[in-house]
Amino acid sequence: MAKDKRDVTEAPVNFGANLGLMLDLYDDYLQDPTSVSDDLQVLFSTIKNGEAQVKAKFTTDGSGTSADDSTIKRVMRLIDNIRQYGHLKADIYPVNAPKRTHIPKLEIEDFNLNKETLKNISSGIVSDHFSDIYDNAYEALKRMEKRYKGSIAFEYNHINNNKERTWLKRRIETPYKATINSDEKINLFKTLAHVEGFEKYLHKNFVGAKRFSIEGVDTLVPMLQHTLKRAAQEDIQNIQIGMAHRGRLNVLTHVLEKPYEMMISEFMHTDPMKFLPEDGSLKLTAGWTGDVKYHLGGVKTTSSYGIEQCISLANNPSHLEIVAPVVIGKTRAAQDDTHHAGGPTTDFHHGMPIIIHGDAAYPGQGINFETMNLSNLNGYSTGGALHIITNNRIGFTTEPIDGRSTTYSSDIAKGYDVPILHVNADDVEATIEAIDIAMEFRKEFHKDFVIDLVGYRRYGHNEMDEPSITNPTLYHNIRQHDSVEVIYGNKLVDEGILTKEQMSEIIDSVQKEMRTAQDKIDKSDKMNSTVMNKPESLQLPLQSDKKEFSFEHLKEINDAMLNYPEDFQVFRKLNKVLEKRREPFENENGLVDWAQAEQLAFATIVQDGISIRLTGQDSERGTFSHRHAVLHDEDNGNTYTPLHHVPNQKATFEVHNSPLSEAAVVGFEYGYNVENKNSMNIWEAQYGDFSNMAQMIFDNFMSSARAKWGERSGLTLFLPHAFEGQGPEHSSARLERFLQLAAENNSTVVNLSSSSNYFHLLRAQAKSLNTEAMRPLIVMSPKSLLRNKTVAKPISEFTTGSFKPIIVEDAQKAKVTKVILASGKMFIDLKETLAKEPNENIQLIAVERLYPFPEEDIKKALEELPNLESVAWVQEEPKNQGAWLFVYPYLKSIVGHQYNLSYQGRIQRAAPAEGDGEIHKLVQHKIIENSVKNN
Ligand SMILES: Cc1ncc(C[n+]2csc(CCOP(=O)(O)OP(=O)(O)O)c2C)c(N)n1
Repeated sequence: MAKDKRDVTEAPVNFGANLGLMLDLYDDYLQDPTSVSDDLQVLFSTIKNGEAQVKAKFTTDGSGTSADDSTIKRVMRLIDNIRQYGHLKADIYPVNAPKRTHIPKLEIEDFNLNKETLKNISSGIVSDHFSDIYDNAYEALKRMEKRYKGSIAFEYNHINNNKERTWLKRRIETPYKATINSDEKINLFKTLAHVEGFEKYLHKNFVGAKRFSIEGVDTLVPMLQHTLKRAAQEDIQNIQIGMAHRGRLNVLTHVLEKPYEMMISEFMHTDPMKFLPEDGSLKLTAGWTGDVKYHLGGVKTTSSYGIEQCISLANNPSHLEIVAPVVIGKTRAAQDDTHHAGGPTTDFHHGMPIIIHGDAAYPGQGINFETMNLSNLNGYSTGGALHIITNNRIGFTTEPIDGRSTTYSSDIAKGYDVPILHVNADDVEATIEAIDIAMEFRKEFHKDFVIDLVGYRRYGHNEMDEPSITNPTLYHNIRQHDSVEVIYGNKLVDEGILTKEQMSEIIDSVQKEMRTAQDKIDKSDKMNSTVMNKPESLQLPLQSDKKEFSFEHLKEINDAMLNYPEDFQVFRKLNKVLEKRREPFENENGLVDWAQAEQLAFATIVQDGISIRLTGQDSERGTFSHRHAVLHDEDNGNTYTPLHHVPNQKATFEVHNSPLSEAAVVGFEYGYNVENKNSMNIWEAQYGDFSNMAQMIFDNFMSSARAKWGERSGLTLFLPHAFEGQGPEHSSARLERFLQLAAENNSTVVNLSSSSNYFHLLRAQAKSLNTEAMRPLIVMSPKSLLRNKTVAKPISEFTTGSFKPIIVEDAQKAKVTKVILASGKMFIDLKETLAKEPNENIQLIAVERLYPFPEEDIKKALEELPNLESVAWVQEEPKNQGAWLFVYPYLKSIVGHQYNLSYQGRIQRAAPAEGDGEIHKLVQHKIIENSVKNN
């Protein structure tokens, strides 16, 4: 279940400050045991006689005399420092450990202590988890040093939640019993041999081919396999992985079990699909223009880890880290049950995200901050993502000194109160323990966890790059360094688990396995077709839903949504506004405005069994205070969501105020809808101009994913757009950008002028979901038009009708000499002007759908006008923006040489709109005045 309230407990007690503090805390404890931390409660509960006993607790003979206060103080400061800063001296670097200076004191001698003194002090002073295990503080300290300065470095002191810190401290300090038996060790070695053998085979047989080798962080694969095993033990059936290029081919073949034959075929440019497992367990989609092999994903259903699990690797564009929110959205979709009335129910045990980051990209790309900010929010949480940084300590040619201002690549996670482990990628068993700790933490606290897997990069950025050009000393050392396969194999030989011969046999057998796979491929079976046509399902524009509704049906819905529980007190002023929503059903002049049209559409959609998820900044109320999808009791603040109470509701409705981000939240909604294609995911921008913060999602996923990867999405965007004197930013949603991205019927782009057309469009979009014809919908949504009477329509336009790509105003056709084409607010301004100053020579047409451009509909409308002389395109945006440059070729081909074609609107401008509201009015007035002139 999603958490209703987040635990924010008091700041943690600084356990190691000094004895005086301990005595004060003991006093507090005597007053109120719960006033001190959990571990102190345990410690103090063992003490019977006051202050003297507190001192005695920390001395070996119990007399309180063998160590004085100053010694105790120094021991405790040392322990505290080891816990907080031990990571700075940990053995986590396989090669080229950084030279750190000004490290806090971490040695016994630094505190003027020695072995003898420490041997006279009880081990309990070092850690309450050690008191029964070690004889004295010296032995316990040695263990602490080994733990905190070993192959795993722990960072958890930044966590504010005392329960989580205490849990981590206990988990770290309780002596860990390695549970890896000999068979498991041999299996681990075999996995590493496959991981490395795969890369070596490709390196030797496909010289210079880009593969972004995993070598240097090879343990990623056994770590992922172990994660899947741990997840299976918790019955987590759906695992969503996101990662960039590095090691991706290895993960595809060894985690998603994509056969070697398929992997090698891709290098040979032969048809890999011939080797797709026939049991249907591996699902790969492909687009018609395709993508490079290290961007491709897949979905594998496997029982390799004990239960049937669905493991998905998300398709990935080149843009580093941008897949992170997409994976989180996909996971949340896998966790949500949306097939019932009300809001969705979320089960964190149903799915889990794993996001694999690059060490340069993780702190460098802001999308990670945005995505981690979603991790604890009701509308977005997945109950904890596992983040693994494949830290090869270089980004292309850039070393950390030039790449980040922080000690570790992982430091950004600290702001999110997330535990961080750094682990040496050469210590395979430590990497497995890191996964154990992460999985146990997730199970306990449903929070994110970061593992910084510290290794190196065996080759250049890709296999064609020579790294010694830019990083000669680093690569000198890397070349001398044994691979983890060799290091771990030798370790098992030393432990007597393997012989040298067995080790070599295993390594050789992988090469044979790969050779056998390649031998199955027919070299001449080259893929050289240049036919790259879009699917038939996209030949037509979005099709309208012809469903009709009775007046009574819509009234029943409307009444239900205005009927609140008896004890719910709607804010009085708002209630008056909402009560107006009865008018269209009670009064023949009553009109359905934009917000009511939307609410009626949503209600009928959830009745049809399609769930709706609407998010955006302040979307519950609506930026323009029009939606009111969540009501607040004015007496007690309780909330009520009318769309949870639709009669015969078959699917859920949810709306969330999003955090103040665009890229991550749009990526999340995109991913959600890709995973649950039956969900109508709508993202609403506060103002449309802010959507460019999510441009990467529009470019790399929304508009192109289907052509590249065969990934279908029906994401809907509401982008408030209109030139209303609010300055250069809050006017334009950059319609031109969406039109430029539009091709091959990959989307629907609209700028509407009628509430009923909005109703029918939303229904059409919902109906298309989960079909081959689904595609994104981009709505230039209104601002002032939300309350405009010309936009609002009578209920008769809702009971029947369908989406209209153009709306042709009434005119006496024979008299018309001029056609004006316009959209959205511009159309309404023109319509209202012509209503005041009628001109029978003018035929006004609203172009509601801009893409696919309704060429045929416009042509037909013009053909009905026998005396037509000219056609004008009128827009509010400057000439270099808006739709003009996009529609011009279409219009030119429609009018040919028969009619005169003209443009009316702002001239070319660098900034979209005027800064001054009064100037805006003058400019707008001029455009309208010029437009409604005859010719
Ligand atoms: C947003 C973005 N900017 C730049 C690049 C170009 N680029 C590709 S890989 C790379 C280095 C990545 O380094 P790191 O994150 O450490 O991953 P590694 O390749 O070392 O595994 C760069 C700069 C990119 N793909 N995406």
